[in-house]
This record gives sequence, structure tokens and C-alpha cells, in this order.
Amino acid sequence: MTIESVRLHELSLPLVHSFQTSSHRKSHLTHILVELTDSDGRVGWGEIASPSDPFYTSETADIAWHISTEYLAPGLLGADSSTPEALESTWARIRGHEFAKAGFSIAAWDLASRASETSLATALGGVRTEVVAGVSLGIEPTVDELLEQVQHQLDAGYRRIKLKVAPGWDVEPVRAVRSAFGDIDLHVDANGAYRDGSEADTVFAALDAAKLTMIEQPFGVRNFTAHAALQQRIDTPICLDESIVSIDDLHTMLTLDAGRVLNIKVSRMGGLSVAKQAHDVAFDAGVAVWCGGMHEFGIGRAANVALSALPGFSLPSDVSGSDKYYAEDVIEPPVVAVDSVVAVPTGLGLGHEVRGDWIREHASRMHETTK
Ligand code: OSB
Ligand code: MG
Repeated sequence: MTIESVRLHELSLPLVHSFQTSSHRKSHLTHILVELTDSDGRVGWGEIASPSDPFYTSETADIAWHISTEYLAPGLLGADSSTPEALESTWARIRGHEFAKAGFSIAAWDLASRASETSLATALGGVRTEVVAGVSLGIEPTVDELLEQVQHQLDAGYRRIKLKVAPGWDVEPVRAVRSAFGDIDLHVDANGAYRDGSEADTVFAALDAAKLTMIEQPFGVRNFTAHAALQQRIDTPICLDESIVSIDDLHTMLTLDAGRVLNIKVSRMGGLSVAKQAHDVAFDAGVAVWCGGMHEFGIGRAANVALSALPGFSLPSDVSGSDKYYAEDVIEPPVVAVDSVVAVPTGLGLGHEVRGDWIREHASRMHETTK
């Protein structure tokens, strides 16, 4: 089997609740959906979850569109689609652009697992029938509004809460959540907003006393040494997110002991094969992993659920139900979390039906590459 056509659909969806990180606020997301069709007429879907602005990654949706239409899609045309690895090898010489590659990788894995009549989770080597989901909560205008959000998510059944923090919004909201909700599974994510130094030392000493499950990406993306130094000073595990975009980065983290937990994002790692490899390396090194999210639409989130079925995903993942993010999703049925648990689909491929007609109807841009 070979790839006959590649279709790209750019689609915007409004968030149910706007989301603010240390760098910016957003109320809707625009992702690129990848539709691969093989010579048997079989279809695989993927999602490029590049943000619109260059604040989490430099790889914005417009840049991903350019790389996808000019390089990734033409490279795939006519390629052997029997294994995801065969398709992924078509972009081996393209440097970077992990988000775009990840969207194509998900589609390649969906297609290959459908062709071999198995679920994506099984194809990846998943062993879990269900995965534990946590929620990620943005910076709110006031502590009271944050407490309302936490209450809302605890009421919805979620048992792990991650809070976005930034200088000026850290110790106070964490203490407020601790005093209102007690000993819940709580962690913070700074998205690299802190500069190494005495001010940060004071903040992290106070956060260390709050018994958090982890502190995610306190310092800059390339600053492995600051993470390593902080990890020696505090008991709370440091988790790296933005710093790890390749297996080489993961080896650097392990060698320097720059963190004890790894957030594996399919988008950030450049696809499911590399994400699986990162899991294997971390598992062998005894580093706990969980699956992070980029507010994916249903296609990307279904891939996150499948990946989270691997044995090393021992911490709750950012794979909340569709309704935490979007009123209407691109898959049927939507992802559902009951008491913080998402069932791993057993159907073929992603295990959800993709609403192709609805996507075509609502897409803001479309691009087709055919022979
Ligand atoms: O750092 O994990 C992050 C969303 C956008 C960009 C970066 C991050 C996030 C999240 C949301 O935390 C996780 C989710 O998809 O639920
Ligand atoms: Mg993060």
C-alpha cells in the first residue's frame, strides 16, 4: 500500500473556558487536521497542534502549514504506508518542525493500525485498558476565580489538578488551593517563566513546602543546568516539558539529573514513534512519565490516550474529556472522563470516528496533494 492523497484542513474551535499561561491568554485554537488516504482507500487522521502564536514553541500553525504543504505532504505521496516507520522515514532529513511531523505521524499510525485491524493503543504496545486523566488550569484573574475552577473540576470528578504559575502568581494561589482543598494531587507548571536566582529560590522553597507532585518547567527551555541545580536543592520532583524535544535532550536530562519526571507530548517530540521511544528510555532509567497536552481537538487527544496506555505512564496525563475543552469536538464519540478515568478505545486505529464532513464544512483552509 502507498499514500494516494494528503489533505490538510485548518480548523478553529472556541475553548469552553479561556486559558492563560505565564506567557499569554487564548480563547480559541486553530489546528491543522491531516487526512491520509492509501491505495486501498483507507483513511488515517492526525492533528497538528501548533499554537497560533510563537509563545510555547516557535513552530506556529502558519509555519506548520508551510512545512506541511511544501515538504511533508509531497514527500509522503506514493510512499509505502504499511508501517508508520516507513512513512516517518520520508521526513528524516527535515530538521525540527516536530509539531507538523507529529500530525503526520499520528495519521500514519492511525492508518497502519487500521490496516492491521488493531487499535492504536495495541499497535503502540499499550497495556492499560484505562488511563487516569488530570486537568490543567490556567492563570485566573483572581484567586477566588481559581478556587471556583478547581471546585468545578473536582466536582466533575478529576483527581489531579495542575495549576499554571508565573512570577507573582505562584505561592499565593498554591497555598489558597491547599487550604481550600487539602491534600489533593496538585502540581504546578511555569512554562519556563522563572529566571535562576535568589527570587526564584524563595519561590521554589515555598512551593517545595507545599508538597506538590511536581514542578513543571520552571526555567528556560535550554537551561538544563538551572533545572539540575534546583533539583539538588528541593525534594519536589522537577518535570521537564519544553526542554525535551528529542531523545538526545532526554539523555541530557538524565545525565545531569535535571528532573525526575518527564512530560511526554506527542507534538513536542515529533510524533508517536519518538514519544514511544522517549517512554522506553525514561522507563529504563526509572523516570516517571505522563502525557502532556496542547489542548488538542479529539484526534490529537485520542492519540494521547492511546500513548498513555503504555506501561510507564504511571502519573495522570493531561487527557481530560472533550467537554473540558470544546463544546463540539471533531470525533464521535467524544473523549469522556468518568471519575478522572478515560477508557482506552479498543476499536480500530484511534478508536473514534472522525467527523470528516463536519471538518470540511467548518475548515478555514484546505490543501490537497495528489498524484
Ligand atoms: O505546558 O503543558 C503545557 C497547553 C498549551 C501549551 C502548553 C501547555 C498546555 C497545557 C494544557 O497545560 C494541557 C491540556 O491539553 O489539557
Ligand atoms: Mg507544560
